[in-house]
Amino acid sequence: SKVMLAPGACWLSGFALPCMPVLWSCLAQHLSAHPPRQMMTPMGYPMSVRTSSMGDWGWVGSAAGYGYQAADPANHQPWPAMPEVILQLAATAAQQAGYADFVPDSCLINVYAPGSKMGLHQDKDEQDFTQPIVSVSLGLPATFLFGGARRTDKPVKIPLVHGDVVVWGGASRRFYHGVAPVQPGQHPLIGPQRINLTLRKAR
Ligand code: MD3
Ligand code: FE
Repeated sequence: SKVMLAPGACWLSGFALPCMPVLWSCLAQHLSAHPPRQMMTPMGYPMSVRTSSMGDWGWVGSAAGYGYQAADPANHQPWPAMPEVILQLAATAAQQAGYADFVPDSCLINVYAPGSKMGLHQDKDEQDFTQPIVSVSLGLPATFLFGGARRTDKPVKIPLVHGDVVVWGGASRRFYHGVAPVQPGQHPLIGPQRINLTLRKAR
């Protein structure tokens, strides 16, 4: 089903379920070759989420700041290309939300062990805010915190589950958002973790 959460924010529940077996096989293979790592905040603290990337641009956080880089700092190699299943999923989800011809150049993979969370923030590292972001949830459920244009806007709690896709465009593209600590559990396919993909046009 398709639910509008805010102007430009479109929740497609279960949209990724049909491609999940293929998607998970690609992701599991990627994560074993490119293990997710804890990036650092500019304040010098490790983030609780572990991240890896695919595509032309990978998101990297360090004491020097946040941003997109063409090479993996762990091995100085380009990030692997996004598989067709991910490009297809991003394009069809974006189309459902009214964005024709969405071609992401970055796939950030956030891995949440139980207890991991993400504080309220805005996504500001991309060049063109008229491009939407497509997010895909896998594994354990999570409470997504969806705020507004101001940090002080009270966040709405959205229960995201395995297979959910949300397209963030329009005004919502600049809204504050975060993820509450993931509760312990076991997912039959993904195991004891939550994984979120964010598909973006970074450049
Ligand atoms: C709303 N990731 O990687 S995905 C991030 O579940 C990030 O890992 C979260 O926030 C996660 O930056 C949330 C949903 C999401 C992604 C980007 C957004 C929601 C957004 C950008 C603008 C507004
Ligand atoms: Fe974000």
